Amino acid sequence: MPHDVPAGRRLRRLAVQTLDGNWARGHTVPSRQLYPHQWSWDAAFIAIGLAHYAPERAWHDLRALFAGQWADGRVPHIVFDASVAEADYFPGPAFWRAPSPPAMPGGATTGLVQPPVHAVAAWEVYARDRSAAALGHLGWLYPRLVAQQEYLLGRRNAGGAGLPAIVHPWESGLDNSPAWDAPLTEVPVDEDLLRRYARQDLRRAHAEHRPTDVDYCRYIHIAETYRDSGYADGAGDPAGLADRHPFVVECPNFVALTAAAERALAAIARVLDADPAPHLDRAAALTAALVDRLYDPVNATFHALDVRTGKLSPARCVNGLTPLILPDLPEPAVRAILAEGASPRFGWPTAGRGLPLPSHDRTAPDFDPVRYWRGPSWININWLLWRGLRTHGRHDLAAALRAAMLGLIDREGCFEYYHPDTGQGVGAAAFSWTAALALDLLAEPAPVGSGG
Ligand code: 2M8
Repeated sequence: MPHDVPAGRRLRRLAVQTLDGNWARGHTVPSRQLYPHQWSWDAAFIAIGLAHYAPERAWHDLRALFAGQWADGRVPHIVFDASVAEADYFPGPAFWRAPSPPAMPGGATTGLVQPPVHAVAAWEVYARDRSAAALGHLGWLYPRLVAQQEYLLGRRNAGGAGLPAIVHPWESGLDNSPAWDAPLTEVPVDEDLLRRYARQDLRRAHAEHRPTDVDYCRYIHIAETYRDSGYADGAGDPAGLADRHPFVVECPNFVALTAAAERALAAIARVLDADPAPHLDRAAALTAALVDRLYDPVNATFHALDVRTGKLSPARCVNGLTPLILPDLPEPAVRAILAEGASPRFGWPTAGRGLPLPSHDRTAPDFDPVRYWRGPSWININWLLWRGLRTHGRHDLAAALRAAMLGLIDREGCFEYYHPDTGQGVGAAAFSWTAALALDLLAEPAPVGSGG
């Protein structure tokens, strides 16, 4: 088992080798095989791992990402590496035609965002690196992290209740989750798009592991619509977004991470002699609105909300469980998540038995153990659940989940995701956030509470 010292050392070596191998000209790529640029929430998870052995690189990675921040505060979901050929990833810079970020003249990014895990990451890195230089990095990041939150809470407040909405499934990070199936039914499928644009992912990965062509046509259509609107969200009129744009959704995982970011910002503000109170107020308001809008007391779980129709998605996905990371989640919702996790739909591992939780309800007819985000187990999501279990005092379940994750990574290697029944590694090998979070799991558990 990996918590044996020799196995722990072996796993640590593998994780370090993986991260070092994915270091590319000033930032870490998620995987050399599939994702040759810098991704937003990947960078946050990667920094949390780098903090354990190369904190200066962790800060560097975060700062490289925030160099791509737009003037309106949005942190793009991909910052493109100019030395990578356009043909190596689709959709690349030529598709997005996004304005260059002010701090990166000539640089290219997408116009989408991803879950804001960066404040939690910055706080976690600082918890392990209290040097004067670290304080400088934290001071550099703080106003940028605040601007990121203001963008999400302002211009993305499409539902009017103060929750950030996502405008593309890619913004969720759980890209192909069944949580988006209901909102996607209204999005047109123009197969001509696949004649105009060549999918690059299918050249590097098995088609049965990736989204279908139908889903891909919808993704491109939504991205084109957003691009052609000039990436205009709701400047002055966030509510109008739902009338203009074909996909506007509130995701419980995205919202919970936005609230966790405010808590981490409060901790950072205290260190920097800034005022933590507005962050704590925003965190509390986000948690209250999350429960009010996305928690279904009948199904006793959180669901995604289609802002255009006002309907909750019927799918029971793992993004319904990650609000557990919030310390102020009301007790009935905590109990409901623990019960959902224990049900045959998911199944917490127990001491020495079981695997990390799948990304979708195992009992659903559309559960697919190998297609990405429609069943496989992901380490970043299970790492969030592990933190949530500790936050709510379920140290027994947390320890079993930690052992299940480390055992799996030790046996299979640092894969992008894992078959939820056999544990077989699937997707890209040598995947950065799996390696990074393995390092975090291997270390002594960090104090819970302040950062997330
Ligand atoms: C996956 O998403 C990208 C698009 O952003 C893709 O499929 O090409 C997702 O798993 C996402 O969560 C992740 O950040 C990204 C890079 O690891 O890959």
